[in-house]
Amino acid sequence: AFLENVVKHPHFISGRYDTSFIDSTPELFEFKATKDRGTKMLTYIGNITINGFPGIDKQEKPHFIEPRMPKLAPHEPYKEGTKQILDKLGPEGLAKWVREQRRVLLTDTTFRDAHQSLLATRMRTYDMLKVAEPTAKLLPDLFSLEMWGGATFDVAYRFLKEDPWDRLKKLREKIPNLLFQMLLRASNAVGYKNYPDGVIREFVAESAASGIDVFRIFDSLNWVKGMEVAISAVRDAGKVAEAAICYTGDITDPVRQKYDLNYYKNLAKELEREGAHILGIKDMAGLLKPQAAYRLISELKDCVGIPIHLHTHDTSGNGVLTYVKAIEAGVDIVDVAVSSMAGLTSQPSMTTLHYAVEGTERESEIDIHSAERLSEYWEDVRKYYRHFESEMHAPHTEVYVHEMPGGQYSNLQQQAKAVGLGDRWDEVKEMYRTVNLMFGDIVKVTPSSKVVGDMALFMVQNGLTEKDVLERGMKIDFPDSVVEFFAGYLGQPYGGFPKDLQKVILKGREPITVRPGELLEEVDFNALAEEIKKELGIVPDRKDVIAYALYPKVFSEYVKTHQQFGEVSVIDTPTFFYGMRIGERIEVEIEKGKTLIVQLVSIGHARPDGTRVVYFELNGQPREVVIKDAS
Ligand code: 3PY
Ligand code: ZN
Repeated sequence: AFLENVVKHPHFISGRYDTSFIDSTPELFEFKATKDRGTKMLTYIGNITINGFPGIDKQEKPHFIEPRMPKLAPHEPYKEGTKQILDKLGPEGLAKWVREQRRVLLTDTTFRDAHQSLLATRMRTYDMLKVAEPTAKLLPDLFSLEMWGGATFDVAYRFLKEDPWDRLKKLREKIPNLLFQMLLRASNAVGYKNYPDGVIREFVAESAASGIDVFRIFDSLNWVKGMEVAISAVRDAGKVAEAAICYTGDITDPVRQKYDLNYYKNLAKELEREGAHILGIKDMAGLLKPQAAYRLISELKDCVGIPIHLHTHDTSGNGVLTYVKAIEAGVDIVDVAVSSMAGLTSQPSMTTLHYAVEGTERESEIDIHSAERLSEYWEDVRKYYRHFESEMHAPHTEVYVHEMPGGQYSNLQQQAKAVGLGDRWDEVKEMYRTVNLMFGDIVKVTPSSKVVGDMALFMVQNGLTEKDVLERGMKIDFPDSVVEFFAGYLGQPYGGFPKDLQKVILKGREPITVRPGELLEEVDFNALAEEIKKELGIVPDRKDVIAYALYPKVFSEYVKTHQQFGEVSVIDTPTFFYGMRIGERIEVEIEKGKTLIVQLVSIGHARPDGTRVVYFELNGQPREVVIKDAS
């Protein structure tokens, strides 16, 4: 109907369709279909300048220094890397090659887990893309670059208003020599619940075709059955299935023996039988202490023939020592981040680890000078994101007690603040530990960690103790995530559910014990495509349909924002978060070879209807946009 109104509008009919049309008809301005790219972009910039970016206190754009950029020799070629090895030898050949390396291999997580853990996953494609070619040329001996998956997929659409598939495509173009790695939550894909098998298969196939080489697959309860579909889909795509065990508890603590060495050894053998090319050890909270790492890796090396890839978080400050012990025990690959994006809830620092094993026969093959230059770039870029920094500033050994994953700590803290429990954060952490034990001591990683977090918040908020829950639980409505967990929709925890608690939470509902994927109705992708066309007015490609199948609401919001503001991923990060200063000029390359020069000239007073006119020059021509001032 809107389009109809526009085409019938006298200005449109007379051909006078330019910005003055928009200015004189603000009622139509809300809508998107008619605006050109430049105007859409000015609307975005004007809006951020006036109203600020969600999550950032409104303020004038700070002055940032231009990030230092590592220098490359002109026409410096790409050195062949692990990507070429995979393409030539296939996944089994690659795994064999890994086993034959004397040196420890490194995965760089700067593009994924590092910013997921330090900056609430807010790193934009723009900043990755700028340093993509230098990364590929300066660190050609990396095993892989973790640059996708986990929370990055959702956050890209939800908060950054950019397409994660596009990130993958553009990075692939600039980084042809390194294996691209992603984190896949098995049947939960890159979401927070189990999806039908067809969605998992389709997601994996499309990701593989778009450039992902190594899939680190984990189940949030270490339930191997929940990983079967994902592992087989990755194998079918000819890519590397890195099936991961989530490490929890403490194998060196004689009091806590639910997850002992045998538990991990059995799981490792099971995953190898399932078809894993590489065994991942995913220490998502950073609980693997140095001595435990030595024992665990030594024993696992004896019981599986596939290479072992260790992932930890440096929350306790022990991360590098954990890796040194694991390397002594023969671990094949470890996850690190560029040093200015390392440490604390992120991965241990690449260069720190390099120096820690320097001179040993397992010394890593990185050029320390290059790694330092890359770190300078990220040190400067990180400043753009300071509003998303967590409040943890020093090693935090308490993680050994509450066992919260690196990515969850700041998230749950935010959630606690949002429900008015900001000053009772210590109680929430204590309750997190209590809830874990109430639930039978479970593996805590997305999404099972979210269930524990939701329950902990719920109990503190409502003043409930464990005893209250058991005695009065029949009358209490528990959070949805908790009910779904006890109903078996995240899979089956090791050792089963605590029966008494399950009864009060389910209130007579029968839990399932099979794979949720066997019960969920399959998705009809063609029908979904039709639905998107109808609801959103776009002709979706396969990638869009998959994203819609994973999160319909988030994807729809993204499309609507895109229709209103155009492609905002091309705007530099300070402008994206803070808008512009009066008089400032920026350049925006909207496509290769096509640059817009934008100057903010002035901002008009608020008008009675709450709007302001923002005056720009676009490539030297005056342009105005009308923005609603939300203040
Ligand atoms: C994720 O699932 O996003 C994680 O990083 C879990 O550790
Ligand atoms: Zn992690």
